[in-house]
Amino acid sequence: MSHHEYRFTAGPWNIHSGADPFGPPVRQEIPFADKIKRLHEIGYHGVQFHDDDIVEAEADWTTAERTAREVKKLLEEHGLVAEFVAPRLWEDPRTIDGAVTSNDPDCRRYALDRSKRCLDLARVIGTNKIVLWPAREGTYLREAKDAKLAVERMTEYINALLDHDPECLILGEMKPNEPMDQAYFPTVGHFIGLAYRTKDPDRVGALIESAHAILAGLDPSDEMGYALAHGKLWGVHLNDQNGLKFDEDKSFGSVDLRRAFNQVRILDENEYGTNGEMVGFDVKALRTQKDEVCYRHLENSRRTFLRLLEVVRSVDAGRLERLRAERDYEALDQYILDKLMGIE
Ligand code: 3MF
Ligand code: MG
Repeated sequence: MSHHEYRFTAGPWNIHSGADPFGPPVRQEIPFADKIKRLHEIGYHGVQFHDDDIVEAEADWTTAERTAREVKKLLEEHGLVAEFVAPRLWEDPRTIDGAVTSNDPDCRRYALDRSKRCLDLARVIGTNKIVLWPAREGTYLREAKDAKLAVERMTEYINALLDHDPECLILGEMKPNEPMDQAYFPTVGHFIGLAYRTKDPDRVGALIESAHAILAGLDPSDEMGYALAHGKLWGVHLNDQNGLKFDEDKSFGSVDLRRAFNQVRILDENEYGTNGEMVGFDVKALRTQKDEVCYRHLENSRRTFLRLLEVVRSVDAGRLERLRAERDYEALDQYILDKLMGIE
């Protein structure tokens, strides 16, 4: 097994002032430059972006390009890189009924133009990866849109992006619900199926978020295994989730340590990271957290990952194989629990 180093990333939205749908901000807004500096100090290597985390969506291209260069310079000053840029296609009024699957052609055109611009921005900031979280590509009620047409529209949209930048990689980040009642591409399997229908399947892959898999009733490490088998796991959003409710973005491992252990295990066994992939966290600070300790969730998630990595690498592979061969899964179960309790 490889013993390569991991590189960690987070988005600026992971350092936030704590507003939720029921209450206002509870912490100071932190300037972007301070976030970058601090991420570096706590052991992070890269930053994930939405297009409008870099420059406002309505800025003209000259301004956008200049601003993206400045942000890149700021990253470089702290030894950081951009992991990906994601078009934020869920806040503009034109994406109210979906960006790619909207029934309105003008709205679909807006989404495509904005996504092409996002690819251009990604290049300026130094990455060829864009992440698509199809937030509103679904319905609140079945009759509102055509489910078959939605797949065709998504395929055309991705083809247009592949054409726009022949070097880009497109990573789908699937989630089964929220904000929609039902998403058209609820799991990584749905998106990878679609990837093979595009004009260049080798450039269409996935980013798997732990909480999104859990919300679909699936195990994140099995979802990762599926994408890895296709050679398409190009990003992760590690976090945790306590049951089927709103997307909680809890610190990695904070709900189910064994589930986190298995994500680290499958990533490490498959040498995730050796092709430049990074370990992204999509975690939110608890609203109760005070200003001075508002990076704790990011420090904790990284620490838990690295600690679990030690546990994973200390598993006796021979013993595991033997227990598998003997089909003594009760003994295997206890072996893993003892490992997690630090007994073995
Ligand atoms: C929503 C998410 C998103 C994506 C982000 C990058 C706002 O559940 O996980 O966070 O991660 O848009 O694609
Ligand atoms: Mg995410």
